[in-house]
Amino acid sequence: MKKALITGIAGQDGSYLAELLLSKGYEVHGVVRRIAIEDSEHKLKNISHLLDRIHLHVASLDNVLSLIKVVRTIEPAECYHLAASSFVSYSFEDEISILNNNVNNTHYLLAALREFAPDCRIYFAGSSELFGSVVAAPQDETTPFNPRSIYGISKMASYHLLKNYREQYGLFSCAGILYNHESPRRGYEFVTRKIVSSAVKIKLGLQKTVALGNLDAHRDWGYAPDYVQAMWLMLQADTPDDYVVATGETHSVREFVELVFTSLGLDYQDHVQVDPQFFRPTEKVRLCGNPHKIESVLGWKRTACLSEIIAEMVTAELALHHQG
Ligand code: GDR
Repeated sequence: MKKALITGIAGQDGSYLAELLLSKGYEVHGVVRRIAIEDSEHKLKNISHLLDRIHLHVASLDNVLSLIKVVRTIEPAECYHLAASSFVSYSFEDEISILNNNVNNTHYLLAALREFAPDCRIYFAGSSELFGSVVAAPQDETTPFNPRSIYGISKMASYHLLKNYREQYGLFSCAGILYNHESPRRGYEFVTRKIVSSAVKIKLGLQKTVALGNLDAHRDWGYAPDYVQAMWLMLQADTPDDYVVATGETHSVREFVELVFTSLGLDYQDHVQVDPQFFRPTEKVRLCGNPHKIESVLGWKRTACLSEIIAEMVTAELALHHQG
């Protein structure tokens, strides 16, 4: 039985990835913080249905000794490094901890794997934020990195650490340059979940308005379960490489809002307010990725389009309210 280690297993992607790997017969291990065990109702809610089938290890990614212990105990064949402070907006407010955590955690994990599980294949969650203020769209693997947020800078430094470990030490390590990917398990701070949860509350008469930032920002939104499939495919390839994972389509936040509100029989213009506090500095780019390489080399294919993702998110949000 192949063993896989997932950091960030309780997040949106970690939970879908754990499901995928279990369905393929893997022994699945995850690293979580002590606080997640203590507050499991909230912090482990995405994986509550998997708890009797996965192995959780309490460790802190900023403590290299605790990471070494986990790596030596498991000796994973594959490691998916998804854990990171991932909300881009916070990175404008909390530069030092986001930069330190994201870069150091990646470094410690790579160092532990190199020393104690050198044959382990490693996936690293890169991001379209690596591209930052590019002018051309769509972006692909040849587009130069030019991050415009501390989060993006932390991902770029981590990416170069990964590449360095691949080139210097021969580790089988891959980076997925993932564009936004959504699902009913998306955190409430991200714009898609914020829009869906607010629109549902408005529909149910629980609130009247929602305040958003830049409605003209463009994103390439995909379906999270498709993106974890891409992660797995990267580690099954003959050689390690980096891949853009995206849909090739871009939509504005306004279009997303309109689709959600219309699906609930509402007119968004009656309910959406624009609040400058949610605007971000330097956001002029149309983020749109070209998935040609992963489609042609690894045979990856997305299964859901934006309207299907929205329909699933809205249905799940309504169900949460009906459950109580
Ligand atoms: P993003 O996701 O920063 O692209 O990063 P987010 O959903 O936060 O923002 C998407 C776009 O919506 C605009 N926006 C708002 N965003 C939020 N959160 N709240 C608002 O009220 C609002 N109004 C408008 C934003 O300006 C932005 O343009 C996500 C994360 O998952 C990263 O970790 C990941 O690396 C990238 O996607 C790919």
